[in-house]
Amino acid sequence: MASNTPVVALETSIVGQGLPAPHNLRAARGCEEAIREEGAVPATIAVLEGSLHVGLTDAKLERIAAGSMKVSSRDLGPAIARRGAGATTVAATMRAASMAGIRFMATGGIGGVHRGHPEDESADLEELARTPVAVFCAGAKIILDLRLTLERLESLAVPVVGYQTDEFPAFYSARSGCPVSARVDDPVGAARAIRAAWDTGSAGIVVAVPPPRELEGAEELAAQASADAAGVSGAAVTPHLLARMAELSGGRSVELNVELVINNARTAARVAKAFFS
Ligand code: PSU
Ligand code: MN
Repeated sequence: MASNTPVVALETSIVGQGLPAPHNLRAARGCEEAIREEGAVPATIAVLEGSLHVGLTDAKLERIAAGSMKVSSRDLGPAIARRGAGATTVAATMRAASMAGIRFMATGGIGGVHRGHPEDESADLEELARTPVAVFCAGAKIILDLRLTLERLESLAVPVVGYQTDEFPAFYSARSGCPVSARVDDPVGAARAIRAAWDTGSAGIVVAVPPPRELEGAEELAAQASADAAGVSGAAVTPHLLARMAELSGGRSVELNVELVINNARTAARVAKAFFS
């Protein structure tokens, strides 16, 4: 960072809770590799041994995969005090990245407002309102209420920038029917928009990158997964829905999830590179 080398942070809740083994480690290592290939440095974030780690060795990444608590922003303090293994969500990863001076991060999808349960809103949204990190994602999963999620982001004044798209992607699909607040078409354009947003007081920025291909029947699978999640609550909801999507799709959702998170990491690295050059 001292030499202006672009650094891209990566979350680990996708490793600890979001994806089943061995796809979780495949995704995490694939993201790190893609970032390096683009000439940037990956910084995978987690809580281990009583401290916040920004940049993990492969052995530490394996410990997160072997079993870890889900850690969102509010859990950081207690998780550090417990000295256990903690896998950070988008919100907690943004906060850790920002503390270390890192301004770019990648994930699969951001959390949001849950379908039929508008009171269940991910802490990712409030963190985006507060913390100056650009979050590269394939939008948010259609297990969420995308329209309400975008309404909240608008209220929180968080820019939602479409990367080569006018539509907010729905993770398993490039289309959601919901518009983004701005569009950029290449790394230089994205870097300019991000810099100007920060220069004028924005904090978190969502950069929405369409997935490299589509999951067939995603809408029906999501409706079924949501119906099956009745009775699940709190932090367990998102991991439960993701596992159900994987089951119902016979693993097809997992394969696309791995591909798209790597694609997001690569895009984040390209934009970070343009930003620092
Ligand atoms: N969406 C995904 N995969 C994931 C997550 C979301 O497609 O792994 C994880 C991210 O770490 C995100 C978190 O920050 O779930 C949101 O959880 P919650 O809704 O409990 O805030
Ligand atoms: Mn929740």
